[in-house]
Amino acid sequence: MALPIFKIYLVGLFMPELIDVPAPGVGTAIRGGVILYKYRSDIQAYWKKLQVMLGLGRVNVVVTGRAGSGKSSLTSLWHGEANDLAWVSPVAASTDVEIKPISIGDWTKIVHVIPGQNSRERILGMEVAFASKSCAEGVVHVVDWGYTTIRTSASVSALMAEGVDTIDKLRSVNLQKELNEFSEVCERIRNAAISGGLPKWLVIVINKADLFFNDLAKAESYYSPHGNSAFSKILSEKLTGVIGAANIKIEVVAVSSLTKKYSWNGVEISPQIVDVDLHRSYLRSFFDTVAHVAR
Ligand SMILES: Nc1nc2c(ncn2[C@@H]2O[C@H](COP(=O)(O)OP(=O)(O)OP(=O)(O)O)[C@@H](O)[C@H]2O)c(=O)[nH]1
Ligand SMILES: [Mg+2]
Repeated sequence: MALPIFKIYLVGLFMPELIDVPAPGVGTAIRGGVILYKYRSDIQAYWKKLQVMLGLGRVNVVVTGRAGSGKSSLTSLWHGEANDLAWVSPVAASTDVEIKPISIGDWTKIVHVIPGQNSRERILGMEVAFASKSCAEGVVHVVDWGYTTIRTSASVSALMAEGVDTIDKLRSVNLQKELNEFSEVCERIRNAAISGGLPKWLVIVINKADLFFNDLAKAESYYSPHGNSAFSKILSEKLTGVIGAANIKIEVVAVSSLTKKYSWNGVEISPQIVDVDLHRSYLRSFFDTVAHVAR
C-alpha cells in the first residue's frame, strides 16, 4: 500500500539524503517516498534487527520442542549464521531464550527459541511467547522421531539405570516425552488463540530426517494432522478440535538441519542422507513452508 502523500512529502523534507538531492521539494519528496516504498522490506529488516539489538519488539514467531531436538541448530541455519565457517553446531543445551531476526518471505520477524530444559528461562519464555495480548503469530514446533540428543551424563546414567540400554528403548522414552511436550504446546496455543486470536499458524518440523530417511514416510504419517497416531490425536484433542481446524494453518515438513551420527550405549546410527543437494533441498522446503504459511 502506497504511503499517503503528506507522509511522502515529510520524508523528502526531513530525509533528503535518502533521495540524494539537497533541496527538498514536492517532486523529490515523492521520489523519497517511492524509494522508501521500494526498499520497505529492507528498512523493516533493519528496524527488526535494531529492535533485537535493543531487546525491544514483540515475539513474532516462537520455536518450541524438546531439549536436544535441534531447535538451535535449525534456527541458526534459518537465520543464516550457520553459513559462517566459524559456526559449530551447539554442543550444549541452550540456557536462555535465543532471539533472532529472521527473513520469512518478504519480511523480517523476531524469532524466539525456547530452551527445552526445564528452567526459569524456559517458563518465562513460554509465558511471553504465548501471552494472550502479545502472542506470537506463528509456532515452529521441532520433533525428531525419538532421536533426541541426551546431553548430560546425569541423564544418561538415569536412563541406563531404568534399563534404557538400546536405541529402540531410548526412542520409545523420547517419543513419550515428546508427546507430553507437544501436549503442553497445543494447550498454550489453544488458550492464546481463544483469548487473543493468535497464533495463526503452526509448522511441525520433523528434524533429523538424515537419521531415518529410509523410513521418512512412516515418520510423516505419525506426525500428520490427519492421521490417527498418538501425536495426531493430541493435535486434534487439544487444539484443532477445540479452536476449529479452520482457525489455524498447520503444516508438517521434514528437515535435516545437520547430518550427524546418533549414538547410544556404544551403538551408532549413521546419517542416511549423504547427498548435499538433497540435504539443502529439505532445508529450503522448510524455509518455503514457513514463508508460505506466514503470508
Ligand atoms: N543427525 C542430526 N543431528 C542433529 C540435527 N539437528 C541437530 N542435531 C544435533 O542434535 C543435538 C541437539 O541440537 P540443538 O540444536 O542444540 O538442540 P536444541 O533443541 O536447541 O536443544 P536445547 O537447547 O537443549 O533445547 C546437537 O548435537 C546437534 O548437532 C539433524 O538434523 N540431524
Ligand atoms: Mg538450543
